[in-house]
Amino acid sequence: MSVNIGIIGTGMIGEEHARRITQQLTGGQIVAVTDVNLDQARAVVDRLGIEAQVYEDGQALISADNVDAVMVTSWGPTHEEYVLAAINAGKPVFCEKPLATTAEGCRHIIDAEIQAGKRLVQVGFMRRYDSGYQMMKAAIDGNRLGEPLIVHAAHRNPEVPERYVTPMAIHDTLIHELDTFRWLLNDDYKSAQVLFPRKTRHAHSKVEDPQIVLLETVKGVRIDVEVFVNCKYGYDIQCDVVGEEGIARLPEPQSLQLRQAGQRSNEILMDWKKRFGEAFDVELQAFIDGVATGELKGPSSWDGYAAAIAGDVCVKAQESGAIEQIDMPERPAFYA
Ligand code: NAI
Ligand code: ISE
Repeated sequence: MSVNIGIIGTGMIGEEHARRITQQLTGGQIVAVTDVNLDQARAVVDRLGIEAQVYEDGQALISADNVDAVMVTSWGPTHEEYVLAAINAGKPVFCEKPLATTAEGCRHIIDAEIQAGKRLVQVGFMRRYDSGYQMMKAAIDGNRLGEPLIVHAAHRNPEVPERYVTPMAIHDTLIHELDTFRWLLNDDYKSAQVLFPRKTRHAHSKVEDPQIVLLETVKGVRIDVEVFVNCKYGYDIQCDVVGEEGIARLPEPQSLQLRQAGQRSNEILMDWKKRFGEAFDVELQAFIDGVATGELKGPSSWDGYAAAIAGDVCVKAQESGAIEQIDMPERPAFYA
């Protein structure tokens, strides 16, 4: 039996996810869509050639009888409301990052999910499904590096739009690393500091760019992340984990090596869609399969909450320039 999915937010990633489910993945179909821009929702239905009903708003879509599961791919500030509504309707929900724009918003979702008595939320931290990160995790969990000691990482985007402001380097961009390192290292954060090097001339006035985020984990691992969202040359994600016995480096995406005109070169990807294309496939297939079997796995509301707590402290550290402490509440048994 196919899982009937409703999508709220048919912008860039909403359309990508709808296309994947329709054309590549198995076991799911898009039966309902909505967007505050209804014309856009209709256009996506036309482009994909699907027979999905266009709903006036997200609440109507969530309560539709033929919608088994919900995908929230609208703007971050709208996530909390829709995820809560899906939980209250007893429907599984995939929510793009961030789960909510504040830790408090994530906490509301956790409370509702615990009250529902069943895991209903999968958060869109797709890096956990990337084959390169999975190889790193297997090396760490298999003790091939010994104890992890240091992580060096970089998150570079070619450019960002005018609406992108300094805190978004944390909530919108670093949030991926904040989840990834907890998962990779089986650890949590203890403190954060943010440093601002000289600003690139390519950044517009409302964003400090680049930034260096320094994190310390509970086990004492030190992490440095360069967030550089106007690097111009490409979409570039780097990660080295330094352990007692060796170093694991995130593989580069596969690309043709060209020897031509006296040069040896490799293409660098320009956006996240291609860089994490396969990870998105695996992530969404896992959601569909989880709904079908009644057992959602992968990044949970707790993971969304933990990343948001660390994110809120990083934003505080951006403002204070100081080393700020990160206090993680105890994980409820529900999320063990
Ligand atoms: P977008 O702006 O292209 O699309 C968002 C859509 O949501 C727009 O069409 C907008 O009209 C619609 N929308 C806004 N408020 C709504 C509401 N209340 N109800 C229904 N629709 C509403 O943005 P994009 O890039 O697709 O991002 C959407 C979400 O996906 C964000 O949370 C973003 O952080 C996340 N994202 C995740 C990525 C990843 O790598 N996992 C990559 C890009 C985005
Ligand atoms: C975007 O929303 C994403 O999630 C991308 O993965 C990230 O690289 C980018 O910085 C964000 O703006």
